Amino acid sequence: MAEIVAFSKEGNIGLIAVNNPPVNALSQAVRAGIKASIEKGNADKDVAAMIIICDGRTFIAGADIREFGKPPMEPHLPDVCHFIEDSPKPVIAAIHGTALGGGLEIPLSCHFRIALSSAKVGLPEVKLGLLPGAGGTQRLPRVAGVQAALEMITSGTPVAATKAKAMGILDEIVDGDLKAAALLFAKKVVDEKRPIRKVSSLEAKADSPTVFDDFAKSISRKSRGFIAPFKCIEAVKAATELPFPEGMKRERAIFTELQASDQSKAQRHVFFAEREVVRIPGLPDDQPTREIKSVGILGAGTMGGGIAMCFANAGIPVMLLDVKQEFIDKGMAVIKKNYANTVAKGSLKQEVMDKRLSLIQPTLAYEDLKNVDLVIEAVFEDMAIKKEVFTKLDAVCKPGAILASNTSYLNVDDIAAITNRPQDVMGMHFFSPANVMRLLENVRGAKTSPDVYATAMKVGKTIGKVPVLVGVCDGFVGNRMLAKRTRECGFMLEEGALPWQIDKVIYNFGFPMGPYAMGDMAGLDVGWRNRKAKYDSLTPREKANTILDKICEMGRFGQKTGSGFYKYDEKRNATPDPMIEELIIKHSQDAGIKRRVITDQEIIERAIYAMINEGAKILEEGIAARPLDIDVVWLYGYGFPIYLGGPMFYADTVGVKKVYDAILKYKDMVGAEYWTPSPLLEKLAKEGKGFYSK
Ligand code: 3H9
Repeated sequence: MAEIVAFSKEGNIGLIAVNNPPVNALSQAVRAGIKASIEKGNADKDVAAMIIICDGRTFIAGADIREFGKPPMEPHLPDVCHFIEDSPKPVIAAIHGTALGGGLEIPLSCHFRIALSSAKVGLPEVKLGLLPGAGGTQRLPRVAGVQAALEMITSGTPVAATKAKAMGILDEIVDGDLKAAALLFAKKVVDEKRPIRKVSSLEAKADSPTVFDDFAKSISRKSRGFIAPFKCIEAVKAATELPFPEGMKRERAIFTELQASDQSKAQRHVFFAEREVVRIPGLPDDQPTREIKSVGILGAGTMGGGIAMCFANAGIPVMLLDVKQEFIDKGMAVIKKNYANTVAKGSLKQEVMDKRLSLIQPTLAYEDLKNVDLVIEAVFEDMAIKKEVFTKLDAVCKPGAILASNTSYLNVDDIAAITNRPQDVMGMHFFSPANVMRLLENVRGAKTSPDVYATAMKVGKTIGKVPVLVGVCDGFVGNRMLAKRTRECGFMLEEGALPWQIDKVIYNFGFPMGPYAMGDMAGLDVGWRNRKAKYDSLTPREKANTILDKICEMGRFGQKTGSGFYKYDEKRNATPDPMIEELIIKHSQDAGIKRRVITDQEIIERAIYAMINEGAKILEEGIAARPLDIDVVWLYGYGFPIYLGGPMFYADTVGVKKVYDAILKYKDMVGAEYWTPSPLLEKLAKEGKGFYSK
């Protein structure tokens, strides 16, 4: 077996090669290996300089995130970095792939840095709720300037090699054989007797006294609710105010604080959940899948058009079918406009747009779908129409083609049953706007064959989505849980809350917007239609809660009609509407409900715990295989704050027992039919466990 860190010599150059697949993370063995190799090189009189280089697909991708939360093991990374920087013989980092986090902090401690032109470097710790904790916040501003360091560290976005060179992070960019180029570079350093350059001995200067406050203001919207970005600013500021060793101490203190924070724990959970979610329990990693080389999409409306764009963006040809030429023309015009907007913003080249558009072939004929490998139906949400469409698809599509429905709540098994190939039928539920939203709920029917849903998961990844596999039930995972939040918020309106109060609380919790602002944006008629369709299954209290009906009956469908729960100006800015307040108060009176003060805490508990309880039921029923599947649905489809890790992770953070006790309180207050704890939640609470700590 190859050594994790191997030391070898090429002439008078010592080569320190890291080989820790898959991404050369800085585990204890790697840290110790690098330190020992530097020692070796310095002790060897024949070695004049050293190169740190990596095997495999990338340079070091950072600290080993799996070690966080465990007792730290020596040597610590900041010490390894000092050790490198203090080496009396020059050390050169030779970078390929992505040098991230600790994987850039090591090069910043080296005396020289060269990279392949395809490489990228970055400090993405902020995305894990952390800051660079091995000198990144102290060295980067010294080498690249304060403003650039603030941008890189608070965004976590890596920069390409050319830009990194212009910023002063890299000394040289090369193409071809990195090792050969690094050896040549090292030889030059030795031959020219270039003096050792320690980044720590440079100075970090703030361009203006207000730079840090200004920067904090500039990211306040984007980073709302997150702690780490602002702590990063504090650490970079320390680099400009304190001598290097003091700055390092400050960085360490903040790193330790952040590492122990609930936010960082949540963000690390999200990192792994996003990767784990595509592994389907019960299926082997090498599960065979079907090849998807072309796709048919039914319905050129907002949803179908957005889905078509997802495939075209991934280079997969699409047949876009609708029943009338005018629908096709309208749909294609919207797609063109969407692409053109991206071109106008400078994020897409015209020729790429043209190529993508050319991949979308409009058609009116089902016959044109006969050769596609996958069809996704995005027609009107009506079972009769869906059945008609699937009957046609069953007749025309080739054997082995996957037939998927984009339904958001209809029964996929009923749709499958209309065909002669239920094993090839499933749900693929995209979220609007489909070309933007990352979530894809893949719905496995009772008869869907494993290679079919495994294919849908793979396709989801190919088109840049975060696919989650769920089972059949009303609303699947996301909308089923959302329905509980909506219902509970509706009850709170009757009991004393107002839409803007609930929206503010949910927004402050960390969602991009509250339920009423969201309803107004999506169109209240959508929810109203849904309510009417489900009316018979509603409880008497739900039936009697006619606030939405009353608002819609006035023609107030939300933003598109200029008013809904809120009223809107011509720029679609919302203001609370006294008329709605009156309407709600009158509704409570008519219903005989005495209004009372609803605290913000109650709003959070009733809105969020109602979802958690439903999530637990979803787990019990096996609709979602793991709590992480539910978390990913909410993080990527509904804007659940990343720093809380998703509803199930959040339940663990609050404490399942606390959630359970609150549920019992609301059971007494609101009624058992709404607030009976799920047996799973009850069991976890009684055993003092969490969804993730069984
Ligand atoms: C840090 O450096 C702190 C320091 O400042 C201070 C310390 C004192 N650790 O993403 P992929 C796993 S914080 C452990 O699918 P790709 C990943 O879970 C760190 N494991 O591949 C997956 O495992 P599995 C700052 C890691 O090609 C496998 O590797 N660095 C780590 O799409 C493949 O990953 C970062 O935040 C890690 N650091 O993308 C970088 N990284 O196969 C995080 C990955 O079991 N990493 N794994 O599911 C990335 O952004 C991407 O993984 C990368 C490759 C771009 C490197």
